[in-house]
Amino acid sequence: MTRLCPETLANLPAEIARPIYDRDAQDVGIVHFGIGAFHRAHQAWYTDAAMNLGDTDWAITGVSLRSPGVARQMNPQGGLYTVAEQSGEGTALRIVGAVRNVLVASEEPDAVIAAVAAPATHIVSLTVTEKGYCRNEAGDLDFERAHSLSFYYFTTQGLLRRHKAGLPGVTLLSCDNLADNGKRLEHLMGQYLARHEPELVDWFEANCTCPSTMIDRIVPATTDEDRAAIAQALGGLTDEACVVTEPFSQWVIEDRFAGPRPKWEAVGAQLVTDVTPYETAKLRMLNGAHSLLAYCGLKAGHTYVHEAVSDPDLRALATRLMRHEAAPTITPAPGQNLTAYADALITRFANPSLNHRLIQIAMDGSQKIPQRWLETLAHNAQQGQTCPAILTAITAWIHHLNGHNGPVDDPLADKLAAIARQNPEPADAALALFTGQGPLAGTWHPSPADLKTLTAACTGVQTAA
Ligand code: CS2
Repeated sequence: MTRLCPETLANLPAEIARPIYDRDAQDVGIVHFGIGAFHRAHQAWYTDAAMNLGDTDWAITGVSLRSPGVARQMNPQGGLYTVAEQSGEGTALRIVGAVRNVLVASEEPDAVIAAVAAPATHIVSLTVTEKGYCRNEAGDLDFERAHSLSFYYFTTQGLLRRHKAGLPGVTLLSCDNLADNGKRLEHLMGQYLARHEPELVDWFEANCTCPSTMIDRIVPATTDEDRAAIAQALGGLTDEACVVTEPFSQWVIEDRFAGPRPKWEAVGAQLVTDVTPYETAKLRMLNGAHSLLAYCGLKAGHTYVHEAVSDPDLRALATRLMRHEAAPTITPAPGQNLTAYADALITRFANPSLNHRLIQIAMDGSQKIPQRWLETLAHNAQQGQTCPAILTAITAWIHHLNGHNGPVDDPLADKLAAIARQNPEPADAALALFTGQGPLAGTWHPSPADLKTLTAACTGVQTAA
């Protein structure tokens, strides 16, 4: 089978959009850690659009920390890949050319450090998932996990070289679903530097910035069926790196860069002074409802998000979480309408053309639940309110921890499974998880009314208002 690559680009059907800039003439301006499907459908897609408008020198070097999988998919294709936007109305294809190459840090560590240290690099961005930040239960850096194969190490070594060479600092851009992602990154990076390269701390603070971002696009894992359908649409060219996504995308970025940046605002990104209202709404409403649909949907026997949200009980529960539990905890930005946002999210979840697996969202619950559910619970508790939808979702998560949906994929899986096993009553399990020495203690303390709701939700009493 012939692969999509620079040499075969001309063979594509004429109607498929492709880069209109000279790819060979671009400098690499961005080094990105965690070049999975999300980055390819989101930040690289925006960057490619900016380059299509004539903004130059923002090619991306992608880095995978361990797995050579993406490098093997992308490097033989010269970094080219297809973004397929799918909805009930059809599929739109675009070939993205922003990625220059992919490095595997475990195989070529020096090349990764050199990429961060290169004079043309201005941005080091990250989609390493929530667990990739290697936080301990107090939110500080877990030094054992942040070892020599973490983005902390490679970024630090690159920054050290920049400092010694008298080069400017960089912008470290977290594009992960964490509350205050920029501030958190700054805090954790500061802790890493203080321990490993203390002489760099002042330089880092004076020369680098960590803006916060809100990133949004639903990107299910690509399947073999997706690859086969895309190969057919590409006139028979195989694309091992293609990604499938929804037509919607949003990127809100705190405009606090250490140096130059792509003109992302020219292609739809919002550059703002405060990301908080957008980020909070997205995490508590979209991601909060996503996790609810994942655990409650799996418990009800569904496989995909669009199936779960078509189930009237689950749709009511997700709507309740968004409109009545999360939205009242958020101070909207001017013009931000949270009711309309909730309605639009239900429509996006119902996209019949996206096979978004609930089990994909159910992964890493311990890393996701604090910013998706616990902050909403804590805010409501201050007002004397309980959150029946989230409490129902918590019972479904505990059910998941008991292994009812297959092996639990979570960095704390063993600890969580032991707690669930030792506490067959959901109210007891909730106390063990969220209070005292529990792995998720600190943000929310279940009240007696919450514990009653948990027990009721578990015995099947309808709690969705
Ligand atoms: C999902 C997110 O897998 C998950 O946990 O909730 O990846 C979600 O699809 C994105 O944040 C949407 O922007």
